[in-house]
Amino acid sequence: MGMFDGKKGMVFGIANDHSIAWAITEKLHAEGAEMGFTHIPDKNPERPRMERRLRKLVEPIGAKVIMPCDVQNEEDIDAAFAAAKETFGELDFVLHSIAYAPMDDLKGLVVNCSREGFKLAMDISAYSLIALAQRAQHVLKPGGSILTLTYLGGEKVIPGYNMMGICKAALESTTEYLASEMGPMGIRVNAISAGPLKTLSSSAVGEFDLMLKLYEDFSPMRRGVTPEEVGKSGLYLLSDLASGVTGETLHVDGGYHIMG
Ligand code: 0WD
Repeated sequence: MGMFDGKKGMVFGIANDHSIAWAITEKLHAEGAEMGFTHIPDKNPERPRMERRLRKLVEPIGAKVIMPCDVQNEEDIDAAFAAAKETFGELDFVLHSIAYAPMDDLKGLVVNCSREGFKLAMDISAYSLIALAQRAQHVLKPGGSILTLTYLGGEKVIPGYNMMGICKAALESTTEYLASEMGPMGIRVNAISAGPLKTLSSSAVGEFDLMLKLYEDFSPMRRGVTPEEVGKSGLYLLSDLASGVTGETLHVDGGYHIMG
């Protein structure tokens, strides 16, 4: 018997099999969860790369919903939650594993970033959690749970993480405000602050290899973390094992965040 037998959830943010959302999905599936998934809308419908990539991963695990959703688009989000409601009735969890910043703004100094780039990055990387929670509050059961992904660059200045650090600070604060407002509804909202993992998104962050080396040299565990470890912690926070935990940012980083 699995810990998630009979439980249902929506997962936003699988780009490919390196995505953190996929590592968490694998754990949820192994425990019996039924899930729906969204992907970024494909620009060219004749070559639906994002959809195809997602389908290849999630069809074999019995995905109940697979649809496009740009979190900047209110209608897309409404449609995703409408499909979730129609398919599942009620939900037990929502996973938000989404971030984006325009490359020029991300690579450059914060002091030089553009207003448009900043707005876009904040919209996709931080406001989107509110946008999902806004719909999720009507579909999640009491006892339900929302989880997002953040990085230490939201708490401390990490060279190379630049404007995404500001987005993560906003995301972590959003997690707390949502937790406080949704607690009375019986809904928990938490974040995982993951150590660096090689994914499509992180390849856009400058000095990624240097970051990884720092974890190997200085974290208490003297190594980076694995996607599987982040997956296990995601499973925990979304499960009933964490029924008393909300508004928390759980560091899954080999302890790196405690080092001075
Ligand atoms: O080291 C890392 N990889 C860490 C990542 C360490 C700590 C935290 N994180 C965070 C990221 O900041 C992000 O919030 O984890 C989350 C997931 O990131 P990931 O798994 O590293 O990256 P990826 O596999 O690229 O998934 C992020 C996805 C997008 O992928 P691409 O690469 O195609 O942009 O976010 C989604 C998309 O699937 N995404 C969107 N989804 C809907 N609407 C949008 C959008 N507008 N933009 C991006």
